[in-house]
Amino acid sequence: VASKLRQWEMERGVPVPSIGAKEARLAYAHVVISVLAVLIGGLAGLMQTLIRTGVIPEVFGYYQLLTAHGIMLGLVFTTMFIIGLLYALLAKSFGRFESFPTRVAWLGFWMIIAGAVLVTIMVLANKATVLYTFYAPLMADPVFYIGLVLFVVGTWLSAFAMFRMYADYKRENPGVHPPLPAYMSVMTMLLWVIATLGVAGTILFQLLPLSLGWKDTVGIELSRTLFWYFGHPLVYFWLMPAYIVWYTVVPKVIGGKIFSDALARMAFLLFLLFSFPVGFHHQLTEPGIDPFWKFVQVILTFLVVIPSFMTAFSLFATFELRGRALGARGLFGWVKKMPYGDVRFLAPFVGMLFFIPAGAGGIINASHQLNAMVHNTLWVTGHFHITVGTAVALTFFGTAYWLVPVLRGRTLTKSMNRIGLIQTGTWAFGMSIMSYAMHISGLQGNPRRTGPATYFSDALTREWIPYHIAMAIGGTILLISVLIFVYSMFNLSFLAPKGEEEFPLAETEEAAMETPRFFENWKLWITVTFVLIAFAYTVPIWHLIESAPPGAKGWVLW
Ligand code: HAS
Ligand code: CU
Repeated sequence: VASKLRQWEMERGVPVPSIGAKEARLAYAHVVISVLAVLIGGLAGLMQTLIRTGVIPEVFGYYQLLTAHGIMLGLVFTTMFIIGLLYALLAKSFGRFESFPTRVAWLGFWMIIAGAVLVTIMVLANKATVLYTFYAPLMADPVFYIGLVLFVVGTWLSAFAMFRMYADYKRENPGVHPPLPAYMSVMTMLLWVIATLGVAGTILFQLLPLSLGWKDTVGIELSRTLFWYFGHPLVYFWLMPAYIVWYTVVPKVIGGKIFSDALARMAFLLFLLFSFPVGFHHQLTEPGIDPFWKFVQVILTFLVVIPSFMTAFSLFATFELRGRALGARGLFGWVKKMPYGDVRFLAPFVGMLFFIPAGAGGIINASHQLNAMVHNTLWVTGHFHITVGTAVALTFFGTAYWLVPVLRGRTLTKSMNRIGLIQTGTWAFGMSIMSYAMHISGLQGNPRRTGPATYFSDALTREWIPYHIAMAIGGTILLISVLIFVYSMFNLSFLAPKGEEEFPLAETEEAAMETPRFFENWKLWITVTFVLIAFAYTVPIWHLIESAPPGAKGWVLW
């Protein structure tokens, strides 16, 4: 079908993408789904804020919308955009291949779609109002879990297709380092595959059997632990593609170079090693886990911060070198020399700015004593709206403004660039208001995951009301930004002038050292990763099974 379609397009002079047509079509299909997910997820997000604030009546349940919002943005938008971007990066890095694993890749795509459709139907039908974390003992319809399984297995096929592209390249170019963006892409998918083993475990062995009625009870603490074994690396699965853009695309856009190839590879390797043995920092307030193991995982959490500091260092170096080349002086002279009028730069750059307080907030969350203060409050909601919701999302938006034209054989015009700048501004503005209100009222004890709160009238909680109004205003501005984004993507897909848009990938500075070969020793690093996982999880999971209280029956609370 794809080749017929291509022929039909060629006869009609449809523009040609600047990477291989097969690869471009595949990447584009993923990006389209991600844009749709932003639209639906954004709408659900706004409605839920308005309901919580009491501005509109409860047309959909608050928790139902919250589930839809989380799944559309945290699962479908992110995963689809990431897979699309990584396919494009791999195709660009490796050039066109006869052996491009088209079939597996498309099979993966359709399985993801099938899974996402089943999940969405169940959520809309109010049969799976279990929130994004689908925590036990909440129990959704079996079809919801089957949808999740299909989704995950589909992504495994995508990962497999990418690993094969990588292996083919290595075979054809022995002794050559695979290009940096390709190395980073493979690392990202490897992290995803290892992470999803945890969520596959709890779905297949606990939640699905429970909801099918094959089992009467579920071990709550074990299932949460398996979820967070997945849930933490998940946040790096979102972050790493943004970092790929920061490391390899942004330097090109500003006319500079990548500061260090070896440093970038090492940062990604450290993410693989340290992302897994840290899930307990989401369960610090839960009984049933020995404090010693919480302590161990908190220490490891502080290790996983290091690759982010390396990234910040590397970006400052890139900016400063470029600034100096343009005549800037001093430590921050570069600030005046950056191309703020280019959405390909501005959006990821604003994302970086947000990531400074976001990362600091993460370190606060991870500190055991401070976690007791912020856990289950809107502070945490504020935290993830500026990490994944801004640092990552804005980077993806800024990327889409050049990626979509590249994939469609069109160009990013001046006027679309300007609209992109406006969209970036509205997003940053809306998110500043919303996340500030979330952080502050969270510190005042305002709980997260809590529906329309009639207790707002109590004297104690009345002071939260202004913050809720601020959140509703911020959320409204964010939805406007979403609508601008969706329009932009439509324009760049179908209306923008034909031509060859640049695929911006930077070269590396003259290296002080050669990139070591051992970064590509996958057997070694996968082994070390599993050793670390075994170290951090074997004993506490044994405790959770050995001395578990009687399991809970499944609950349907909606
Ligand atoms: Fe987090 C909860 C700890 C990073 C996402 N996190 C969440 C949840 C989500 C999430 C979704 O320890 C909620 C889950 C739920 O539903 O319950 N997080 C951390 C730590 C980090 C961190 C230590 N989180 C992220 C990222 C996310 C994300 C990234 C998504 C993409 N998080 C936690 C903890 C919890 C948590 C606890 C549980 C809370 C609870 O109680 O429930 C670190 O990785 C952060 C390191 C980052 C930095 C910043 C480096 C700065 C850079 C920018 C450089 C800027 C430049 C521009 C160059 C140290 C790289 C400069 C320009 C100028 C002009 C100055
Ligand atoms: Cu985490």
